[in-house]
Amino acid sequence: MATERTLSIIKPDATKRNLTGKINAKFEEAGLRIVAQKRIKLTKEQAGVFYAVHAERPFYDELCEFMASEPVVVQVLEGDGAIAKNREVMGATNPADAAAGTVRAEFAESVGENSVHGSDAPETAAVEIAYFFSGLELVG
Ligand code: DAT
Ligand code: MG
Repeated sequence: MATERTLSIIKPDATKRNLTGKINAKFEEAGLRIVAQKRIKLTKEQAGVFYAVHAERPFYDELCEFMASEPVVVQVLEGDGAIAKNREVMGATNPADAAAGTVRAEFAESVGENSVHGSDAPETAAVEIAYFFSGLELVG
């Protein structure tokens, strides 16, 4: 499988509960390498641009408020098939449906406050990485 990069976000519910290290350990144990990482606090507007694809969904406003409520850790994960592998480690969007051992099964509080984001395709990964990281921040 090809080496890929994906954009991951450790969300406010998880940073608030000091879970960054535990979540990163799951990524690393799965063979994903954290090649860029920073802790930032998004404005509601910045969260809104990031999640623009969901603008028409009923939960959009709540989602943007939540993403701006506490700092997040944005990161680039790299590895063989990193996009799918990260989605596997994350677990299903709703923690009630997430497989045992996944980040969301272990840590997520609800479908809305579900601890992590991960890109869902190569095209979205490229756009999402460029939203948070400059070329200079991405070591080859
Ligand atoms: P994922 O984060 O698994 O890619 P998604 O892209 O469908 O899921 O949705 C983006 C985020 O929006 C999700 O992580 C949490 C929020 N969300 C999705 N469905 C929701 C719902 N039914 N109620 C509240 N928030 C929801
Ligand atoms: Mg998604």
